[in-house]
Amino acid sequence: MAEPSRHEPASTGDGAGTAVATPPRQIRDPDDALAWYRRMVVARRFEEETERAFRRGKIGGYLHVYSGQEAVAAGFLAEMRDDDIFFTAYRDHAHALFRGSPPGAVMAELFGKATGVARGKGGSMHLFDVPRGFYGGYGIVGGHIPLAVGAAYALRYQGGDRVCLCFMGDGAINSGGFHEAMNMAGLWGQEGLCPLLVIVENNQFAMGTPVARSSAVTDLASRFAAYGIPAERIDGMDFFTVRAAARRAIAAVRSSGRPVAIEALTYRFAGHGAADLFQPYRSREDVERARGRDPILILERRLREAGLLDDAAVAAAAAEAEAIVADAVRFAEESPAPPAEALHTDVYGADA
Ligand SMILES: Cc1ncc(C[n+]2csc(CCOP(=O)(O)OP(=O)(O)O)c2C)c(N)n1
Repeated sequence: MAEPSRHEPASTGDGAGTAVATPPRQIRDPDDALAWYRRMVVARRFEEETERAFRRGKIGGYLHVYSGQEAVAAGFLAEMRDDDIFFTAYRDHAHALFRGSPPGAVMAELFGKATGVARGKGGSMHLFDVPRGFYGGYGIVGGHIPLAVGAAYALRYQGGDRVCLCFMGDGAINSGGFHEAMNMAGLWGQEGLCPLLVIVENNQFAMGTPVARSSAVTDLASRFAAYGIPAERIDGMDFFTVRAAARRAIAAVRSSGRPVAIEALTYRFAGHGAADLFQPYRSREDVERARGRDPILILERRLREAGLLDDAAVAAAAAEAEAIVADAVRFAEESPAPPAEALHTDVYGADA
């Protein structure tokens, strides 16, 4: 298993070498950095609450939480333009929150309520917020990757310089759709017609299978070379590192219309999903070690060092998160279930 703190060189599609960014010493925009810290604290608190709500029987279907990976989605979404779009898999709550979906509407979706971001029909794995450029939330591993490539092509076909981001897990990289889609992306990119940024969130596991047991080549960034897509591997636990890589990559994709990939090394602190109680595939010590590089604590330390955060501000952020999540739960609890007639809307073949 790759240690999140160890960054071996990753080859790039064009053989141009590796970039493991070091965090900038100066914090360019203190207010913005603080806002992202608070958002990450909200996302962590939100996930803790969803686990509790699942055990209380409030959330049907299944539940996968994002705790430990916050710096990845935060860093990339921070650099997206409002008119850009993105796709991700089923571990999607934080992505929605970071993109600005109201926490109440996200929680209501998990609770299966009509006020949810997908009107209560998607649940935890299928969050959507198209007006905000969030094109889902997919439960089929790798299923969204071809869709994201097609969407990127459509953006350029329609004109303009919008880009599409596609988040995916380390497990998804072994799905057939990944390889077919990356080949198309590489080809369309040669004509400047595929403004796609692929983000592999390498949290070390696909359910209970570590990367080394599912991928013959564990340097996942290197696998994009087969499709002529430049790629790099970064530390996904450091918000500033992620953000700097995101800025560079999004600018390159936007100006060239060619795909770029980034493998962000991260770690999932919780079980794979709500039923993964015993986690026999890893030890408590492994998890504790990884928690030593908690992305929220890393960012907190950086902000403290820069004199932007103190104990009182940390406590205030925690209290604010507590209140936001409590409001979200209340909103979800009090919202109505979808009406019975809604069974026949938003579906194919309703008249059949
Ligand atoms: C096509 C398909 N095969 C199998 C599954 C069962 N499954 C659900 S999650 C998962 C692991 C995916 O791992 P990864 O892509 O690394 O994402 P992570 O859970 O680590 O975020 C699998 C195999 C599925 N949902 N879809």
